[in-house]
Amino acid sequence: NYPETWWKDAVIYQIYPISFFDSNGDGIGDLNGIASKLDYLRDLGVDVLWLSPIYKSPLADMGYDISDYRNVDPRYGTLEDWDNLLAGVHGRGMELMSVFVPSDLPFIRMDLVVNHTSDEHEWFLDSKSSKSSPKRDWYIWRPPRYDAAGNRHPPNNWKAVFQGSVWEYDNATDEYYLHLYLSKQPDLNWENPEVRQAVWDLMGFWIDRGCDGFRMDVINLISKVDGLPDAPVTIPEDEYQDASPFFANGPRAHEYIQEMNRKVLSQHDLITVGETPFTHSADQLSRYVLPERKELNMVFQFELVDLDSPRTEQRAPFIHRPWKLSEFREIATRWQKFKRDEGFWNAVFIENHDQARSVSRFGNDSEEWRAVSAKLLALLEVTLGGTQYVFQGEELGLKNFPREWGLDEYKDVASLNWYHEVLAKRQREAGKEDVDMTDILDGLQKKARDHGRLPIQWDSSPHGGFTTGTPWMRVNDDYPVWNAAAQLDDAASVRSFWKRALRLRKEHKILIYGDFTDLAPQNEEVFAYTRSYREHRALVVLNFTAGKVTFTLPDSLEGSCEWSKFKFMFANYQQVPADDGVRVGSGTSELA
Ligand code: TEU
Ligand code: CA
Repeated sequence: NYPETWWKDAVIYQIYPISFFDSNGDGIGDLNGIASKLDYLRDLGVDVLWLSPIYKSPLADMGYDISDYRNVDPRYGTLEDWDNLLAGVHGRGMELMSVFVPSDLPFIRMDLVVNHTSDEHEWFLDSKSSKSSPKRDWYIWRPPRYDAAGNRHPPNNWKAVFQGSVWEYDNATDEYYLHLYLSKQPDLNWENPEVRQAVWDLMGFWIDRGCDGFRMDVINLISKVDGLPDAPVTIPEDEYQDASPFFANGPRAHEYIQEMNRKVLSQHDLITVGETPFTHSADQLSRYVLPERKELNMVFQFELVDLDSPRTEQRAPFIHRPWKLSEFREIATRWQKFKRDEGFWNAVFIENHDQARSVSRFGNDSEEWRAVSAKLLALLEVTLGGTQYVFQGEELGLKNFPREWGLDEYKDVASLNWYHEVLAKRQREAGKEDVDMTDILDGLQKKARDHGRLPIQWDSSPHGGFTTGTPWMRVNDDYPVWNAAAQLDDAASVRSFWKRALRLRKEHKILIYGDFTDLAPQNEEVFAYTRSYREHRALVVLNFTAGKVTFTLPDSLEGSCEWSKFKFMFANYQQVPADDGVRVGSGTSELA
């Protein structure tokens, strides 16, 4: 009763423009660079491009701080370059239309970042100019609090996502403004209908230009709890406290998104995904997705990729917790089965620009296992139900940069602010400068957002062929051997595997739409499941260990129904050669 649709079948490729390809030698990836790689993407099997922000921005948070929604940052190009890219993208869709997609398949999706703007956006400059500015109420301003001794304090104790208070004091008007992220990212006041109208208008600007959909940044944070009360004190020695329950999925969030749907989304054939951090509750997330709600197509939920985060400590995103396969499986399985009869739809991803590389976190990036491990994760993804996302470089099995690289190779404010906050706290507690930060550096090496943001390694020329100049961020050390050109020439490469895997998914709807059954919930070595759809069944067996394992097929699977032509697919570290560990066949013997 919930039909197959083009946006469910689509393979969506996320581009982080600054690190994709630099066309003019200034060390910064750009729109023309993307346009020059469209054949590479189409060959991989990509249908839709999602561009991380390319709007005008001071790049304090790498473009997630926008100062003009209706323009391209000059470092990335011009609006005309965007139009050319769009033409190139749509053009290739037409050519390959009969192979993959219906003729109306949209291709470019923009990142809509409207919980906050840059503090350099004219709306904010206007809002800040005086208390009587007509745009004062477009942002969230509050007077200071004073203690008994007359000292000035922020209006509440909320801690910002990137550390410190969510409040920034403005001398001129003697008020604070709220920013959940950096002080350079003031939050818009969505309670003001003019703000909402301005957002609908800027969406229309890009839709009119040909944009085919939106990824909506932190869309579950747009409504804050009434009165902005203090958060409970969970870490007494800290000045500011985790307040995510006060700003995530707030009282009017769904009302606003339904209004967006009514006024904008429902007027066009768009593909939409909401980014919904700080929320693991499936019921809560389903409200954004269930078709009867008329909100969004799907959300990015982070329960699976948060698996290796500490369970107890709040807001320690860059600490690594060892995990068990049974935990991974439990989360994946639960989401695969969740409210399918009501039309809930998953977004399948394990990487994006906020995550470290999956082969380094969920696989094994040692020389011996890196390639098979990356293929195992690819096979996992293409055999999970939902819309498939691939993050740039994931198709090459790119890995985290090494522990030897110093702190100065980290460019992300989230990494640096986290490091410096912990450093200051430890120095305060120890009463000396020299404190041990080994664990924090280990955590960053495993989990920092920086790892997914390194330039793409295109070939073995200097800087991996990403730029002829000096790259904005260092290229990973392995580029001379590990790069796209080498992998394109090698049928056994991770890139070649991804191409075949994505085609497999395209050809077999069972992998997108099939019902999911976990075959061995307690197994810590093998993740085995079946998918079933109409008269077809598929079996997937993934060996997550670095050893040989034996998996016995449950008797119940035999003879009960007709199998798809790929009855068995399995990735086994010990039996790689011929077809990279993926077997397509029909005999149980292959599993023994
Ligand atoms: O991210 C939302 C977010 O809060 C997390 O994914 C965040 O990156 C993580 O908790 C840090 O540890 C979105 C964007 O994807 C991210 O790049 C932006 O920095 C953020 O919003 C602010 O716009
Ligand atoms: Ca450039």
